[in-house]
Amino acid sequence: MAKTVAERSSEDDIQRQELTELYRLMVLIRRFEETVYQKFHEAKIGGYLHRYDGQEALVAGIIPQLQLPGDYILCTYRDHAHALACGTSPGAVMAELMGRATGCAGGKGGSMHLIDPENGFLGGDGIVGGPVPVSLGVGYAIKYRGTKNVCVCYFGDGAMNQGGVHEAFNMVGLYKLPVLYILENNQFAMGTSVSRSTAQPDFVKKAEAHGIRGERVDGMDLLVVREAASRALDHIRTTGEPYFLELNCYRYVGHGIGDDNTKGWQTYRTEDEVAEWKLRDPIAKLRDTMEARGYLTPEQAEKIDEEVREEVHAAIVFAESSPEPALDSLYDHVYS
Ligand SMILES: Cc1ncc(C[n+]2csc(CCOP(=O)(O)OP(=O)(O)O)c2C)c(N)n1
Repeated sequence: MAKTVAERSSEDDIQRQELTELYRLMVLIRRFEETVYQKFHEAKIGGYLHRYDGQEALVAGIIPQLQLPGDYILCTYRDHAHALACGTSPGAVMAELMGRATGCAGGKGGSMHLIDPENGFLGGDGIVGGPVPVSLGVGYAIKYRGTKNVCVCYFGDGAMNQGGVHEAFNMVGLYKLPVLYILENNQFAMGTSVSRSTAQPDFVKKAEAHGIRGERVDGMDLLVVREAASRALDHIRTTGEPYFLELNCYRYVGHGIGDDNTKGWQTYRTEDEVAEWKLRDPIAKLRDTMEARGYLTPEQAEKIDEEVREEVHAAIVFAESSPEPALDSLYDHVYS
């Protein structure tokens, strides 16, 4: 039966609200990453950090669809966006980067080890490929408990050449565990492109070789990512079987804070290549789509940007005014 005008307009409202939230999340991630770069260079953040600029659709298109708490998320050291998408407050993420007691890991994890179990976020991992064997355990636990939950495990293209990753894939495929693998194919592992490191660049074939159904998807388009993730999550929740999505995207900035392409000494890619990928920017693309559908005006987009800047500023104020961890808490959480 054809939908009534009222039904169509209420569906439109839901779409508008949902997409506005996802747009806001992507803008928050972008502004957050730009700000931490600046704060690192002001020596307010120590250690190291990896930014997610250009890859925002990979978290905004997937994590908001999860049932949190209940489902679980694992990811790599490039983890600020994942924490923000899980609902960890920007203040708790910023405080963690600044090593403050109010940080989501008590100020002792830093950029690569954000964690927020109450929101299902089991953390970032400094070991390339490290989250994948962990997903085997999480997937096994979900199956053992008999719930319909899912573990979403993010990792990079460089990790696809790690032995432990394939051992874990094999067992997840064999035991049919409810894990959604998200390959963040940003084209590089540090300065090494996929074409220079990988004999078989069709990563979906590699997942299928382990009995895991897979698809390659455009990671620069939020709507495409969202649809693919919805399909994959439905499949996992109904069959209990794993699924693999290769999301093609591009890392706009250097690998980490020490690989600064603004200085012009990156030798592994050209400025033209970066500029070409930026023409497909996921935030601009979503904004254009929303404007074309009448969901967003340029003034509303500007307002969202202002609100997000204020939110990030408030996160800095919160972090900078928070205490450092107490000395006598040094050995807390070493053993559990
Ligand atoms: C087991 C291990 N080997 C090497 C490193 C050093 N390392 C850190 S990041 C990185 C590149 C990983 O690239 P990729 O998996 O594509 O993820 P991306 O950084 O592009 O998100 C390497 C080699 C490490 N952290 N762990």
